[in-house]
Amino acid sequence: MKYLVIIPTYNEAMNIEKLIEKVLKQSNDIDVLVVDDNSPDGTANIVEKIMEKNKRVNLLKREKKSGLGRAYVTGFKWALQKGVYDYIFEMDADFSHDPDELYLFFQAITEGYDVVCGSRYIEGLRVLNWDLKRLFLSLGGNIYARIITGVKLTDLTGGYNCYSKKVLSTINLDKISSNGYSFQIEMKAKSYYKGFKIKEVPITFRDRYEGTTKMSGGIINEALFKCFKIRFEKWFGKY
Ligand SMILES: Nc1nc2c(ncn2[C@@H]2O[C@H](COP(=O)(O)OP(=O)(O)OP(=O)(O)O)[C@@H](O)[C@H]2O)c(=O)[nH]1
Ligand SMILES: [Mg+2]
Repeated sequence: MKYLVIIPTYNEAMNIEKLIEKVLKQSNDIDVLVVDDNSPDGTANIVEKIMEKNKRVNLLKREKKSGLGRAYVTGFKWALQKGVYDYIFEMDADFSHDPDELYLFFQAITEGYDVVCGSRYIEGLRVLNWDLKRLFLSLGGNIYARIITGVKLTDLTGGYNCYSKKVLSTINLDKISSNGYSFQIEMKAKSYYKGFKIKEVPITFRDRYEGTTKMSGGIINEALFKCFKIRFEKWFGKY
Protein backbone atom coordinates (compact mmCIF):
# COMPACT_ATOMS: atom_id res chain seq x y z
CA MET A 1 0.00 0.00 0.00
CA LYS A 2 1.34 3.44 -0.92
CA TYR A 3 0.13 6.70 0.61
CA LEU A 4 0.40 10.34 -0.40
CA VAL A 5 -0.09 13.13 2.15
CA ILE A 6 -1.01 16.39 0.41
CA ILE A 7 -0.22 19.56 2.38
CA PRO A 8 -1.47 22.86 0.91
CA THR A 9 0.61 25.79 2.07
CA TYR A 10 0.38 29.54 2.15
CA ASN A 11 2.99 31.15 4.41
CA GLU A 12 3.85 28.08 6.45
CA ALA A 13 7.64 28.54 6.55
CA MET A 14 7.58 28.18 10.33
CA ASN A 15 5.83 24.82 10.23
CA ILE A 16 6.56 22.93 7.03
CA GLU A 17 9.95 21.36 7.71
CA LYS A 18 9.02 19.97 11.12
CA LEU A 19 5.68 18.74 9.81
CA ILE A 20 7.16 16.88 6.82
CA GLU A 21 9.68 15.20 9.10
CA LYS A 22 6.91 14.07 11.44
CA VAL A 23 4.69 12.77 8.64
CA LEU A 24 7.45 10.75 6.94
CA LYS A 25 8.36 9.16 10.27
CA GLN A 26 4.93 7.48 10.50
CA SER A 27 5.57 4.95 7.70
CA ASN A 28 8.05 4.24 4.92
CA ASP A 29 5.10 3.94 2.54
CA ILE A 30 4.20 7.63 2.82
CA ASP A 31 5.22 10.30 0.31
CA VAL A 32 4.44 13.98 0.76
CA LEU A 33 3.19 16.52 -1.78
CA VAL A 34 3.26 20.20 -0.81
CA VAL A 35 1.09 22.48 -2.95
CA ASP A 36 2.34 26.00 -2.42
CA ASP A 37 0.74 29.16 -3.78
CA ASN A 38 3.88 31.24 -4.10
CA SER A 39 4.04 31.99 -0.36
CA PRO A 40 5.84 35.31 0.20
CA ASP A 41 7.60 33.80 3.26
CA GLY A 42 9.52 31.33 1.09
CA THR A 43 7.77 28.11 2.16
CA ALA A 44 8.56 26.59 -1.28
CA ASN A 45 12.32 27.26 -0.90
CA ILE A 46 12.35 25.27 2.33
CA VAL A 47 10.57 22.37 0.64
CA GLU A 48 12.99 22.48 -2.30
CA LYS A 49 15.91 22.18 0.11
CA ILE A 50 14.32 19.12 1.74
CA MET A 51 13.71 17.61 -1.71
CA GLU A 52 17.43 17.71 -2.52
CA LYS A 53 17.96 15.15 0.22
CA ASN A 54 14.66 13.30 0.22
CA LYS A 55 12.98 11.78 -2.82
CA ARG A 56 9.77 11.13 -0.88
CA VAL A 57 8.99 14.85 -0.83
CA ASN A 58 7.36 16.58 -3.81
CA LEU A 59 6.31 20.15 -4.54
CA LEU A 60 3.81 21.80 -6.84
CA LYS A 61 4.23 25.53 -7.15
CA ARG A 62 1.30 27.64 -8.24
CA GLU A 63 1.61 31.23 -9.32
CA LYS A 64 -0.70 32.92 -6.86
CA LYS A 65 -2.93 32.27 -3.86
CA SER A 66 -6.02 30.56 -5.28
CA GLY A 67 -7.53 28.82 -2.27
CA LEU A 68 -7.33 25.51 -0.48
CA GLY A 69 -9.86 23.69 -2.68
CA ARG A 70 -8.04 24.42 -5.91
CA ALA A 71 -4.75 23.43 -4.28
CA TYR A 72 -6.18 20.02 -3.30
CA VAL A 73 -7.74 19.40 -6.73
CA THR A 74 -4.34 20.10 -8.31
CA GLY A 75 -2.74 17.70 -5.83
CA PHE A 76 -5.37 14.98 -6.38
CA LYS A 77 -4.84 15.14 -10.15
CA TRP A 78 -1.07 14.89 -9.65
CA ALA A 79 -1.55 11.79 -7.48
CA LEU A 80 -3.88 10.12 -9.99
CA GLN A 81 -1.47 10.84 -12.81
CA LYS A 82 1.38 9.23 -10.85
CA GLY A 83 -0.90 6.21 -10.42
CA VAL A 84 1.10 4.63 -7.59
CA TYR A 85 -0.79 6.01 -4.61
CA ASP A 86 -3.59 3.86 -3.16
CA TYR A 87 -4.75 6.41 -0.58
CA ILE A 88 -4.43 10.18 -0.69
CA PHE A 89 -4.54 12.24 2.51
CA GLU A 90 -5.37 15.88 3.21
CA MET A 91 -3.53 17.60 6.05
CA ASP A 92 -3.10 21.24 7.14
CA ALA A 93 0.45 22.53 7.47
CA ASP A 94 -0.06 24.23 10.83
CA PHE A 95 -0.05 21.14 13.12
CA SER A 96 -3.80 21.41 13.67
CA HIS A 97 -3.82 17.86 12.31
CA ASP A 98 -1.50 15.60 14.25
CA PRO A 99 0.62 13.25 12.09
CA ASP A 100 0.80 10.92 15.12
CA GLU A 101 -2.90 10.22 14.49
CA LEU A 102 -2.34 8.89 10.97
CA TYR A 103 -2.49 5.37 12.42
CA LEU A 104 -6.24 5.86 13.02
CA PHE A 105 -6.68 6.29 9.28
CA PHE A 106 -4.48 3.29 8.48
CA GLN A 107 -6.64 1.12 10.76
CA ALA A 108 -9.81 2.19 8.93
CA ILE A 109 -8.15 1.57 5.56
CA THR A 110 -7.32 -1.98 6.69
CA GLU A 111 -11.01 -2.41 7.55
CA GLY A 112 -11.80 -1.68 3.90
CA TYR A 113 -13.12 1.89 3.97
CA ASP A 114 -12.88 4.04 0.82
CA VAL A 115 -12.96 7.35 2.66
CA VAL A 116 -11.69 8.07 6.17
CA CYS A 117 -12.58 11.41 7.75
CA GLY A 118 -11.03 12.80 10.89
CA SER A 119 -13.81 14.05 13.16
CA ARG A 120 -13.47 16.50 16.05
CA TYR A 121 -17.00 15.78 17.14
CA ILE A 122 -17.38 12.03 17.64
CA GLU A 123 -16.66 10.42 20.97
CA GLY A 124 -16.69 13.80 22.68
CA LEU A 125 -15.48 17.16 21.59
CA ARG A 126 -11.77 17.40 20.86
CA VAL A 127 -10.80 20.91 19.86
CA LEU A 128 -7.92 22.54 21.73
CA ASN A 129 -7.23 26.27 22.12
CA TRP A 130 -10.22 27.53 20.20
CA ASP A 131 -12.27 30.39 21.63
CA LEU A 132 -15.98 29.72 22.13
CA LYS A 133 -16.94 31.82 19.11
CA ARG A 134 -14.86 29.67 16.78
CA LEU A 135 -16.14 26.47 18.37
CA PHE A 136 -19.80 27.46 18.03
CA LEU A 137 -19.22 28.60 14.46
CA SER A 138 -17.77 25.21 13.61
CA LEU A 139 -20.42 23.20 15.50
CA GLY A 140 -23.25 25.29 14.05
CA GLY A 141 -21.75 25.10 10.58
CA ASN A 142 -21.61 21.33 10.82
CA ILE A 143 -25.22 21.01 11.94
CA TYR A 144 -26.29 23.33 9.11
CA ALA A 145 -24.23 21.41 6.52
CA ARG A 146 -25.58 18.05 7.73
CA ILE A 147 -29.21 19.21 7.48
CA ILE A 148 -28.87 20.86 4.07
CA THR A 149 -26.76 18.18 2.37
CA GLY A 150 -28.33 15.19 4.13
CA VAL A 151 -24.88 13.70 4.69
CA LYS A 152 -24.80 11.87 8.01
CA LEU A 153 -21.29 12.71 9.19
CA THR A 154 -20.43 14.56 12.40
CA ASP A 155 -17.61 16.70 10.98
CA LEU A 156 -18.31 17.74 7.40
CA THR A 157 -15.99 20.75 7.44
CA GLY A 158 -12.93 19.03 8.92
CA GLY A 159 -9.82 18.97 6.77
CA TYR A 160 -7.98 15.85 7.99
CA ASN A 161 -9.23 13.21 5.56
CA CYS A 162 -8.19 10.42 3.27
CA TYR A 163 -9.64 9.21 -0.06
CA SER A 164 -8.84 6.05 -1.98
CA LYS A 165 -7.58 6.30 -5.55
CA LYS A 166 -10.88 4.76 -6.65
CA VAL A 167 -12.91 7.56 -5.02
CA LEU A 168 -10.80 10.33 -6.51
CA SER A 169 -10.99 8.85 -9.98
CA THR A 170 -14.79 8.40 -9.69
CA ILE A 171 -15.55 11.94 -8.54
CA ASN A 172 -15.41 14.48 -11.37
CA LEU A 173 -12.68 16.73 -9.93
CA ASP A 174 -13.22 19.37 -12.61
CA LYS A 175 -16.73 19.88 -11.25
CA ILE A 176 -15.60 20.56 -7.67
CA SER A 177 -16.42 24.22 -7.41
CA SER A 178 -15.86 25.03 -3.72
CA ASN A 179 -12.69 26.41 -2.27
CA GLY A 180 -12.90 27.07 1.48
CA TYR A 181 -14.57 24.89 4.12
CA SER A 182 -17.22 23.99 1.59
CA PHE A 183 -14.55 22.14 -0.38
CA GLN A 184 -14.45 19.55 2.41
CA ILE A 185 -18.25 19.39 2.52
CA GLU A 186 -18.44 18.94 -1.26
CA MET A 187 -15.82 16.14 -1.34
CA LYS A 188 -17.49 14.25 1.52
CA ALA A 189 -21.01 14.74 0.11
CA LYS A 190 -20.02 13.51 -3.35
CA SER A 191 -18.31 10.43 -1.88
CA TYR A 192 -21.40 9.78 0.27
CA TYR A 193 -23.91 10.25 -2.57
CA LYS A 194 -21.89 7.86 -4.73
CA GLY A 195 -22.20 5.22 -2.01
CA PHE A 196 -18.58 4.87 -0.95
CA LYS A 197 -17.83 3.40 2.47
CA ILE A 198 -16.97 6.28 4.79
CA LYS A 199 -15.62 6.02 8.32
CA GLU A 200 -15.10 8.84 10.79
CA VAL A 201 -12.19 8.49 13.21
CA PRO A 202 -11.81 10.64 16.35
CA ILE A 203 -9.00 13.17 15.91
CA THR A 204 -7.85 15.96 18.20
CA PHE A 205 -7.68 19.36 16.53
CA ARG A 206 -5.27 22.01 17.84
CA ASP A 207 -5.37 25.67 16.87
CA ARG A 208 -2.21 26.79 15.09
CA TYR A 209 0.78 27.88 17.25
CA GLU A 210 2.75 29.47 14.40
CA GLY A 211 1.88 31.52 11.34
CA THR A 212 -1.32 33.36 10.53
CA THR A 213 -4.87 32.34 9.73
CA LYS A 214 -6.36 32.48 6.24
CA MET A 215 -9.91 32.23 7.47
CA SER A 216 -12.27 34.90 6.19
CA GLY A 217 -15.93 35.86 6.09
CA GLY A 218 -15.92 34.99 2.39
CA ILE A 219 -15.09 31.37 3.17
CA ILE A 220 -18.04 31.15 5.58
CA ASN A 221 -20.46 32.73 3.10
CA GLU A 222 -19.27 30.35 0.40
CA ALA A 223 -20.04 27.38 2.66
CA LEU A 224 -23.55 28.67 3.50
CA PHE A 225 -24.46 28.92 -0.17
CA LYS A 226 -22.58 25.89 -1.48
CA CYS A 227 -24.44 23.44 0.78
CA PHE A 228 -27.63 24.17 -1.18
CA LYS A 229 -25.82 23.84 -4.47
CA ILE A 230 -24.42 20.45 -3.42
CA ARG A 231 -27.91 19.21 -2.45
CA PHE A 232 -29.57 20.53 -5.62
CA GLU A 233 -26.93 18.88 -7.78
CA LYS A 234 -27.71 15.61 -6.02
CA TRP A 235 -31.44 16.01 -6.71
CA PHE A 236 -30.76 16.66 -10.37
CA GLY A 237 -28.30 13.79 -10.57
CA LYS A 238 -25.35 16.04 -11.33
CA TYR A 239 -22.81 14.96 -8.77
N1 LIG B 1 -1.90 26.33 -1.42
C1 LIG B 1 -2.76 26.99 -0.62
N2 LIG B 1 -2.84 26.64 0.69
C2 LIG B 1 -3.70 27.34 1.46
C3 LIG B 1 -4.49 28.41 0.99
N3 LIG B 1 -5.25 28.89 2.03
C4 LIG B 1 -4.92 28.13 3.11
N4 LIG B 1 -3.98 27.21 2.77
C5 LIG B 1 -3.38 26.18 3.63
O1 LIG B 1 -4.44 25.33 4.02
C6 LIG B 1 -4.27 24.91 5.36
C7 LIG B 1 -5.47 25.37 6.20
O2 LIG B 1 -5.47 26.79 6.29
P1 LIG B 1 -5.54 27.59 7.67
O3 LIG B 1 -5.11 29.00 7.46
O4 LIG B 1 -4.83 26.83 8.72
O5 LIG B 1 -7.07 27.60 7.89
P2 LIG B 1 -7.82 27.30 9.22
O6 LIG B 1 -7.27 26.04 9.82
O7 LIG B 1 -9.24 27.35 8.91
O8 LIG B 1 -7.48 28.56 10.10
P3 LIG B 1 -6.34 28.77 11.24
O9 LIG B 1 -5.86 27.45 11.67
O10 LIG B 1 -7.02 29.55 12.27
O11 LIG B 1 -5.25 29.53 10.61
C8 LIG B 1 -2.93 25.47 5.82
O12 LIG B 1 -1.94 24.51 5.58
C9 LIG B 1 -2.75 26.67 4.91
O13 LIG B 1 -1.40 27.01 4.71
C10 LIG B 1 -4.36 28.76 -0.39
O14 LIG B 1 -4.99 29.67 -0.90
N5 LIG B 1 -3.48 28.02 -1.13
MG1 LIG C 1 -5.35 25.92 10.49
